Amino acid sequence: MAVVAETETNRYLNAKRNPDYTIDQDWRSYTREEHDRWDRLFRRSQAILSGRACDEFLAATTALQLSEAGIPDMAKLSERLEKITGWRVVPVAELVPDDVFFNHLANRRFPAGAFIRPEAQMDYLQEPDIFHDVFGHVPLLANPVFADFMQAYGKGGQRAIDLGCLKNLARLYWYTVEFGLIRSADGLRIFGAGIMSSTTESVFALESSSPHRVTFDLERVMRTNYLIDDFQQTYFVIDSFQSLLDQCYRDFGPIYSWIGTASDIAPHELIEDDRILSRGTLAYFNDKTH
Ligand code: HBI
Ligand code: FE
Repeated sequence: MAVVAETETNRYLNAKRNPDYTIDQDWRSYTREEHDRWDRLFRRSQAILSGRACDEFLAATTALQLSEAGIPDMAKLSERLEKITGWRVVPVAELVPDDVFFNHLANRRFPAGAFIRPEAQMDYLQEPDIFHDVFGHVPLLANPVFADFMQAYGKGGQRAIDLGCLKNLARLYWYTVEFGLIRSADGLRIFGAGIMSSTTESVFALESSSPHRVTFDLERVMRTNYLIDDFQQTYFVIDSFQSLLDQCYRDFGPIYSWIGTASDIAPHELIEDDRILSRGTLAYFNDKTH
């Protein structure tokens, strides 16, 4: 059976790759089981995210007609998305090289995994599958300000590679696009796709007493390491998408040089300048290391 599970995980690894690493989604090849898995993931997340996801995300999910009607056809989804912010969603088989990824973002193309997670990994998988990418990332690309931020991030990516500071820029992406929280009139809300596409982390990030919650600061985030295989120990909170976008219009050159002289910050560490919204107990983290 293991063989079936393996091949089931990502059958797109055999797909022909274009020079820009995109592939043919071949929407007709999805099986009834795979469409049903999308529907169960979608239903489960929607139930958890009402009252937890930011309003912009919930509104965009409706506007883009994302629903429990099976796995979306990226070409049709792109027609709807392009009319709103000019972004398209392009199918890829797996993580693409950083420079290719940044070039897509700089041209308002979001590379989305075409495979859907296997039954055995419904709750968590490390590689971005179509549910993480399309359900988690795509809706906010319909928000004009966030759409501008994502393109600015892509344009900054090549420069970060040239300056040897990709690590710092990847942290900005990680603590916002993947695991960011945002202030709202009704309290903290989720906008990061890594949280959005995980029902357990959606609750943990907002309600657990374990993690720290700290006001976003660009330099601080760029110095902070992160965990790729577990919940985050610190979540950063932005005031608005506009405030995040405004940060991106600064010249990162001087920031990179200052950061080069400063020490990295561990995922669970707090520093003196932090504007702490809630200091965590780190109980989840400490229990895991016992
Ligand atoms: N490729 N398909 C895909 N999706 C990603 O999210 C992605 C990637 N390549 C590189 C990457 N992310 C990150 O390392 C960049 O933030 C640097
Ligand atoms: Fe992601």
